[in-house]
Amino acid sequence: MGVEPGTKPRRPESQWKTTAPVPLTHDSFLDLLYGRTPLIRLPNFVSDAQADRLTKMLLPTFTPYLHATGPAVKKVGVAQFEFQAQSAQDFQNRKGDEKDRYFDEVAKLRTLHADLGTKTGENVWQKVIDAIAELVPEFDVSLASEGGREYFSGIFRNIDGGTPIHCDWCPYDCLTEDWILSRIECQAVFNLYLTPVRGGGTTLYDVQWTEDALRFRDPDSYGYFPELVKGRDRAPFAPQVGDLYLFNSRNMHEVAPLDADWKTHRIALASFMGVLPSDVTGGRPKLIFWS
Ligand SMILES: O=C(O)CCC(=O)C(=O)O
Ligand SMILES: [Fe+2]
Repeated sequence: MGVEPGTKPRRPESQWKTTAPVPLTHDSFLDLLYGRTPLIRLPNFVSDAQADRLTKMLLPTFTPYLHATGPAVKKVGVAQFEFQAQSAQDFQNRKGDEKDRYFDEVAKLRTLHADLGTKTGENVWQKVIDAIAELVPEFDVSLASEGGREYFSGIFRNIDGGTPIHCDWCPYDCLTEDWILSRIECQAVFNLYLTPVRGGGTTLYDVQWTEDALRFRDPDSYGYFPELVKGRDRAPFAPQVGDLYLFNSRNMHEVAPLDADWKTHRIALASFMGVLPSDVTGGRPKLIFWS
């Protein structure tokens, strides 16, 4: 691990056809999953009023991530990431109870989205899942699950201090245990942005995770050193309230911190998704969701 001075990452040529966000269609969604387009944007996916109702209801209930090596992140819900090995030290110190502890947390959250839907008039998590599921009749669509245990999807995250450059790619990130997530053949994420921000933009880089990227891994966190993305195409975006964005999370990406004098929290509802191929499902390919 570490950066060799003067070396440039060697990667296959870019597959991106554009760096601009495109609308959500069957073809653009497959392009996103398989790396041919960086960003899908659905403006005003929920109203400002709905975003505001949700935010007000959730704000008092945010708690810190149980484990996070970068800048602090708070949440309502649970992230499988909290149970992942993040730093080099984490990779050396696995306890063996991570999956059981994760599924114990999931069990506490079974009715979160239905309850929020009842209280605010709309289950916005379900609305996103439905919008995606109806586009891809060729996939079975469900929550990720294994051995009869379902994963949690739809975490509300408060990321005010930004993130390091990183990617979310379970075939590597989850390989310390036998999570079903490590069997996906592509991974994307949706974020539904709920609060007005200044600063806090997201930038996606035209660099996907390969083993070679590990040469640029920051051993102290889940991040990668900036040399990895130097000179590469980038697709930056500045989310507005109610916007839904999807991107391929195998691509390196980072979130900028909020401007220092900005007082409102940066809150978004997020979930990963990925495709389990037929040789894993034994049937049709399956689009699975988890956070
Ligand atoms: O909050 C964002 O804009 C993106 C956060 C992120 O790293 C992700 O969704 O994978
Ligand atoms: Fe990410």
